[in-house]
This record gives sequence, C-alpha cells and structure tokens, in this order.
Amino acid sequence: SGRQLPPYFLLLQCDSKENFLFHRRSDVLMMTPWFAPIVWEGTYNSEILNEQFRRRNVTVGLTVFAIKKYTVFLNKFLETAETYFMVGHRVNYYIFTDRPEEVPKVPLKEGRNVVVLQVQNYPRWQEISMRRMELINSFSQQRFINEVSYLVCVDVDMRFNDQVGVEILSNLFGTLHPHFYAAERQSFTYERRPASQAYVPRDEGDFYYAGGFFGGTVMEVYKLTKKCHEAMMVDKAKGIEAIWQDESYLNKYFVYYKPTKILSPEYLWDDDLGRPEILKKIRFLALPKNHAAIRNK
Ligand code: U5P
Repeated sequence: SGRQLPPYFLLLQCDSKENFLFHRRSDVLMMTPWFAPIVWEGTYNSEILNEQFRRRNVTVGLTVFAIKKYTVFLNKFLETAETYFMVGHRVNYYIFTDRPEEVPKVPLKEGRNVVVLQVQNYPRWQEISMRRMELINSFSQQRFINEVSYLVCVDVDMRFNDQVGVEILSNLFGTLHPHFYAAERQSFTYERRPASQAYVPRDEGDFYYAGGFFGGTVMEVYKLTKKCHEAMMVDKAKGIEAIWQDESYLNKYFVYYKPTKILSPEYLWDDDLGRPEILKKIRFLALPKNHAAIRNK
C-alpha cells in the first residue's frame, strides 16, 4: 500500500528493456496548448516515423532561393542536405534563382532531384526576401501540387549539420526563432503598427517564429503564402513594409492559423547564440555572412 501503480500500459512498457514509449523531455515544452507537438531531440522515434512515411512513398519538396550573390551558398547547402535532409526519402530541391548557370552540380542520391526555377530579381534584399511568398504560392499551384506531398521552405545561407527528417512533417509547421524561443511575448518582434496587415496586438501571439524555416502540405503552404503575399500587397499600396518583412507576415498568419507542429530551434540555429544545454542537436545552422558585401549585390 502507499505506492501508486502506473496505468496498465505504462506498466507494460516499464517491463520492456527498450522503454520505447518513453520519448519525453522535462526541460522543454513538448506540446502547445492546441496540442501541436514541439519537435526536440529525444521526443520522437525516427524509426517509427521513417517507416510511416516510407510506406506512403512521400516526396518532399525543399524550396530555396538563391538570387544574385546568394548562389554562393548553394554548394554547401545542397551538399549538406544530401547528407542530412530526409535521408532515405524522395526529395525535390526547388532552386529559385536569377542565375541558373551558377547552380552547382552536386552529386545526388537515388530518388533526389534538383529543379532549377528561373525567376527575376529585385533591387532590394527586402523585396527579394518578401517575394518568396508570391513565388512559392504560384509554383505551388502550377507545379508543386503535382510533384510533392510536403513543402519545406528555407533560407539558403545555411548548412545542414545534423538529421532533419520526417519528424518535421505535418499539415502546417513553423520553427521557433532562435533569438526568442525562451523569451516573453512582450519582447517578440511582431509588427506593432496597427496600420500594417502584419500587426499583432500586444496581448496576442503564442511564439515568435523564424521566417527561414516553415512548411506543410502543398495545400497549406499554398494558403499561407497566398495570405502573406496578399497582406504584403495591401501594405505596399499604403507604403508600408512590415518590420521583419516576410517573417512578420508569417508570424501574423500563425497567430490565426496555428501550426499543427512546431520545430524547436535545433532546426534553425545561429552560433552567435552559443550552444545552450537544451540543444541536443544542431540540425540547420546559419552561416556567417557579411551582410554589406552580399545583400543588394
Ligand atoms: N535572398 C537571396 N538574395 C538576396 C537576398 C536574399 O537569394 O540578395 C534570399 C536567400 O534565400 C536568403 C533569404 O536566405 O532570401 C533571406 O534573406 P537573408 O535574411 O538571409 O539575407
């Protein structure tokens, strides 16, 4: 007497040496109040997930923009993606660029393709960054919907540094911004001007998400990019550009259309922030860049 027994199924698992149902962390938030999992190392079983997604023969599209000088990042990006991104699954890399001749030929594993999509450039880096929404949107309808199940939309000035697999996939997912994952709502850098379509009131918003890593099913990404692009165009007509460009519109969207899964900052890290203990893996890492030398060139 005195000692309470765990529920029956937990008891069963305690008997097995593997304890494979016990994927849990007590040092991080693992679930949002709307029951979306937050993906941290140690909270999932990649063997089970890989089997589920392999059975569905899922193809994942990875969209990346390399406009003007940003083509220099493609080689490292693709090489490291071949090592770490969706290993064992079918992948299409969609490379949007104005300089197709500068796309490097990187050796690809079976079931993986590079698709180069030639697009125009814009003089301002802010506009290049924001126009990604419009382009992802129009290509989702024309092309991605026929070729892939999920889209993963990321920045290019990055390297994969550890496994990024099917654990990230869900209808709609965003990534906790590495600067704000431990911050209070009051300090989130949402757009605060009510005149902007990206405006988020002080008493709203759950997390601050990074502009450089989001995704979902093609249909959900289509809806997200459509809303964000339209909001940008309304602002543009009024001479407004949100404080963090596309990231601001993305954050606004996620307040009202909540992600069904959230990625921890393991999936978008910047070593300027050091390497805190709670990060068991650093999967996708910002490369140092000289902003003045590379932007607007
Ligand atoms: N980008 C370009 N060329 C530019 C500026 C931005 O391709 O001249 C794209 C890259 O994919 C980059 C993303 O990762 O927009 C966001 O810009 P940044 O905040 O990384 O500079």
